[in-house]
Amino acid sequence: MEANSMLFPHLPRTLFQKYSGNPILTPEMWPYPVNAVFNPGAVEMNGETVLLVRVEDMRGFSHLTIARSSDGYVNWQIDPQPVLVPEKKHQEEQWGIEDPRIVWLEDEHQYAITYVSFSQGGPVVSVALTQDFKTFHRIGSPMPPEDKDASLFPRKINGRYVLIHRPIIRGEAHIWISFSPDLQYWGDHSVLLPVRPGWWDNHRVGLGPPPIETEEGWLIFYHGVRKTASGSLYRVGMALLDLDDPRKILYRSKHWVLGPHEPYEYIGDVPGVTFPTGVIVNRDSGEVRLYYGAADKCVAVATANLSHLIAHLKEEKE
Ligand code: BMA
Repeated sequence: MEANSMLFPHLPRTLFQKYSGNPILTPEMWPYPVNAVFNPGAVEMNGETVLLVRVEDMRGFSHLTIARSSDGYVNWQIDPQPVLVPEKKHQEEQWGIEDPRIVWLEDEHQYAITYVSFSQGGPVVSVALTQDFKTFHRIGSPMPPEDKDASLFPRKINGRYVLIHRPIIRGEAHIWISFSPDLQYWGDHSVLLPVRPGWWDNHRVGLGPPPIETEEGWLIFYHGVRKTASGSLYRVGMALLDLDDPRKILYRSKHWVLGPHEPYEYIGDVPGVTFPTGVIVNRDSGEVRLYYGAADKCVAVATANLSHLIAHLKEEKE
């Protein structure tokens, strides 16, 4: 038995498999000159995997461009033009738009994209609705700056929309949850998942992709940051939230379940970053495909099995 598995019997090395063809998207593949392509939102549409990729240009500003693939791993068709770019009339987008998360809103029959708008006013979450990823209807910012790493839940819970987000309050970066009757006015704010002093996620935490509904609760992935002498390490943890009251955390992973190790996760603009923002779940096979930005330079994918992830969370608690 390896030393690692003796110390941590519940840490299966195979929980997530990084795809051997990673990175799946790189700046070199782009049809126009760019510095970096990373932190994509993900949805399945017409049998294809659609990634809404954050693209950073050579001014250092970001926009969003679509890449499609029939299996979600290879043969990516990258749009020749961006699909969502900062608009002058939206002052909060002055320095770019970043890190989209996408949910299909069951009640609205529309996709909701939550992305980070960046400007002199600081980072703020913006929400846009779309049916076809061609036209987008911006509905504003649920929260004041400084706020990032947000996603709506795919459906109302007890009659209210629910948002997970990450404001910075008194310099502290915990994950928060808020509620709204109409997607416009938000309240009942509370800390959902705090940083853990001393742990791998002691410095900052932020939601990854949108919450995944399962019979046992809402499964979320989040990034946790630890500062080191040579920069910040961005790793990934999980939690399971109560289906009926997502303010209740049923389980939270002790160990990170994905973290930087491969060269493409260390060689880039920001070394040591794995930053998941998109997830696709195959409900028949249980396959979970987690799409993440690596080293703020390229896009990678890792797969796991949904029931193994939940079993792992439960085992770790005991
Ligand atoms: C976070 C976000 C992400 C980025 C990460 C690592 O604060 O800005 O866009 O990938 O830092 O640099």
